[in-house]
Amino acid sequence: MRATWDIFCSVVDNYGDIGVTWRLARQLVAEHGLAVRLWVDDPAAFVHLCPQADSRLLRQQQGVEVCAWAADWHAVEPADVVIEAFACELPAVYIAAMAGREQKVLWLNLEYLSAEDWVEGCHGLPSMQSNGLSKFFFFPGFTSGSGGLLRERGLLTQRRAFQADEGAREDFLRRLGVEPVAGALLISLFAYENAALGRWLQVLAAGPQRVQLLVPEGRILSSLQDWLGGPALQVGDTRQRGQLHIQVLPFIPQDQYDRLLWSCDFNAVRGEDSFIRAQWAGRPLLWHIYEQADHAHLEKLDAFLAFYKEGLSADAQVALVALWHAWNSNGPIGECWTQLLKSWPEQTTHAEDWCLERASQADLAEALVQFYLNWL
Ligand code: TRH
Repeated sequence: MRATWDIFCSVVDNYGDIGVTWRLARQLVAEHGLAVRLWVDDPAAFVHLCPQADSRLLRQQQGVEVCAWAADWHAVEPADVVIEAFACELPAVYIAAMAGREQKVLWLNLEYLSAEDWVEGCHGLPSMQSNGLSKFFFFPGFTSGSGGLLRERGLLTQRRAFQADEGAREDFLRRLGVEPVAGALLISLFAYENAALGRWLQVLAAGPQRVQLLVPEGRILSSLQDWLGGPALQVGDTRQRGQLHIQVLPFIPQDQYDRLLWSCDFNAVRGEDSFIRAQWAGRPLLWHIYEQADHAHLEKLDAFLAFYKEGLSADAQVALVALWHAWNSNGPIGECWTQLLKSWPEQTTHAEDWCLERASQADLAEALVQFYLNWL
């Protein structure tokens, strides 16, 4: 009989929690033949990511049983493997049922992504709970001693075929309502509100090269609006300032968002899931990290940079680090962008090399399944 898995997702804010768990759930079904239920406490956030879904849920979506995790929990039989994503709190009745289940249950807490050194030491460690069950901490990460990164089978092959086919890229962009601007550097922009944006756009507008900036609807629009002025931006709007052509896109389904990242020469991304997807795109990127109390996120940012910049020349490293710091700490991003352009070919080759190296690691879904098999 195939193993059953329950994944619990509590949507804190934004789309990362549901973005990661939805992607993982689909992959466990599609590539490992598992029976997966995804419990989500904010159906509206799920429907935003998966517009064909019924907001009442409790339906199969791409083989995953997506269920509303309601405040008044109705008892269900726990699965063989239970994942609480990002330390969300499971219903007490469900935990009691796990403890009482005849066949033992593997209980995992899937943690947030970090490139910090301590991750390897903590990955896979158990923690004994008061009811006698052990809960294991599962850390995604960038090294072989971590739980790996979400990456679907065949993703890079698909991505490379798409990038090698100029017609496919143009068709995709046209279907999104984007008319490619001849000779322009294509940039996608997904970020939180960011006061540095105006300084970057100023330099892009005055720069030597045409730039086409595609902005999916989201929190960064308010910063864009501040810089542009004028009437409120709507999906489909286009604006031009000097060399800079801007277009607001709708929020698109995850697989289309991948294609957008693959289509662009440079991707500004945020959070966790879009950050990883931009790495699989094999193109230079800029990360707007999710802000945490006491600037803890800046340590996380530097831990990733220390790892990512390896292999770049000294000048290219300095330019990359300066740009990412400026974006995340309201610094002089315009100057930093101009500096980065000086090492552009190197940054481009490096992005692909980085992607290939990371892809030589087991992916997160595979690592989870292996962990379960070893535990049995
Ligand atoms: O939405 P986020 O900011 O999520 C964040 C992070 O996960 C952060 O670590 C967490 O602590 C916080 O939420 C609560 O960014 P992220 O992780 O990139 O998730 C966005 C998802 O939206 C991702 O799955 C990609 C998807 N997406 C689309 O499907 N279509 C789109 O058009 C865009 C722009 C994004």
